[in-house]
Amino acid sequence: MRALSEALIAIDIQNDFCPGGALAVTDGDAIIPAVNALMEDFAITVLTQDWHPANHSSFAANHPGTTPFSQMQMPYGAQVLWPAHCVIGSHGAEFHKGLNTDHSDLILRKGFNPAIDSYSAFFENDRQTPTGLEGYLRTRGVSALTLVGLATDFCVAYSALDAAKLGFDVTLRTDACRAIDLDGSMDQAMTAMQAAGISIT
Ligand code: VGL
Ligand code: ZN
Repeated sequence: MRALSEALIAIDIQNDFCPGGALAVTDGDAIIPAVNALMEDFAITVLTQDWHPANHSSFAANHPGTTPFSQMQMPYGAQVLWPAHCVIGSHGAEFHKGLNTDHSDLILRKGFNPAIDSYSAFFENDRQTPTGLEGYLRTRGVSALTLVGLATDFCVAYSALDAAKLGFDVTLRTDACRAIDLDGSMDQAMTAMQAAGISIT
C-alpha cells in the first residue's frame, strides 16, 4: 500500500467516454482493469465525474449553426464545442460499470456551471475558479498524485498540468489513460506535460 502522502486521481471514467458513448474515446474501457488494480494500491483515491446540465455552453447543440469539434470564443478563451455528453442524471454520466468505485474516498463533479467548462479537476476553464480539490488533498496531507483516466489530452492533461503548477509531484500512467486526439491535441498535451516536469510512465 502506498503512503498517505500519495493519491490516485482517476478522471472521468464514464459511459459517455467509453465505446458506445456520446463522446467515445477509442478503447476508453480498456483502462478499467489497470485503474481498478491501482485503486487497491493507493490509500487515497479520488474519482472525477464530468457533470453537465443539458444547457451547457460546451455543447455544439446549444449554439445553433455550429458543429461538434469546432472551436468557439468564450469570455474565458477558446472552447472546443462537443457533442452533448455526461448530462446530469443520464446513463452516459454514470461511471462505467466495470470501474470499482468502492475504493474511492471522494467523487468530485465538475463542469456543472452552464457558462463554463471544466476540463481540469482543479480549476474551471477560466483557469482560476477552483473546484476545491486542491484544499481537499492538502488538508489530507497529500503531496504526490498519480493521474489516470479519460481523456489523456483533455481532462487528464489539464488536471496534471494544474496539479504540477500547484506544486504537487505528478505522475501520469499512460497505460491507464486513453486520448481523444483532436487536431494534434495529444502531441501538444504530451509536450506540455513533459515541459511541466510531469513524470510520464
Ligand atoms: C472531456 C471533453 C469534454 C474529458 C470532458 O473528460 O477529457 N473532454 N468534456
Ligand atoms: Zn465535458
